Amino acid sequence: MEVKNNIILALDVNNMDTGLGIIESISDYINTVKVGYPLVLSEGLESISKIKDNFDFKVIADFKVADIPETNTKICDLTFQSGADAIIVQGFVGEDSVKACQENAAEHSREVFLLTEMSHPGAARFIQKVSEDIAQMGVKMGINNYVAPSTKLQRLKKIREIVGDSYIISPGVGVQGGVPKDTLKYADALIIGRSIYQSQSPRESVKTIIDSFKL
Ligand code: OMP
Repeated sequence: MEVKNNIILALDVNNMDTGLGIIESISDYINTVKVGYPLVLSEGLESISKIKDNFDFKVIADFKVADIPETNTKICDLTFQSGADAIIVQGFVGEDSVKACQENAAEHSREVFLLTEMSHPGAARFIQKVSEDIAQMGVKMGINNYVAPSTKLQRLKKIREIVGDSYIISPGVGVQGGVPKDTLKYADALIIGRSIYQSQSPRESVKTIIDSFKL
């Protein structure tokens, strides 16, 4: 995935007009947005097609898909029909569930991002213990896209070692404590939400973040 300026906006707002306004204000800096439950549960799955209709943007659907294979297939199918370019899938549910998503994505010529480990403190108790296994499973399955945390650089580094040249997108930058420049030593792109959409000027915030790792 070609992510302009290595930044993916996490558009966790619950109003479509607000969301479209934020995208508009930064659309010369970035070209990829991540849409998840806050926006879709507020404004419907058509939030995705509205973004695609209005902007030349890639949309990653963050539904952290984590069900049995048959249900995962249905979730992916609806998501890709709505126009999403990629979907985020949980790995802890196992190979068959992830494979269902991988196969559906292939049918639609879209992509799967495998979530290996999460960025919040509570993730240390359960998912962190199996995250390397999840990454290894992804590599064995031929998955090329991963999500790994910017808040735990040593963990991100470990996931990078396992997935090699695959594409890693990394959440937790900004409000959760992750630092853009440090994160980009191991990740290909940053997922950033509140530091941009809660800012008085999303445009200035994006510019400042880009300067912090490009200057
Ligand atoms: P901010 O903390 O506001 O920058 O938002 C981070 C975004 O990344 C939110 O949309 C989270 O749901 C998402 N996220 C995490 O914060 N941590 C993770 O481990 C995984 C994700 C994700 O899958 O995107």
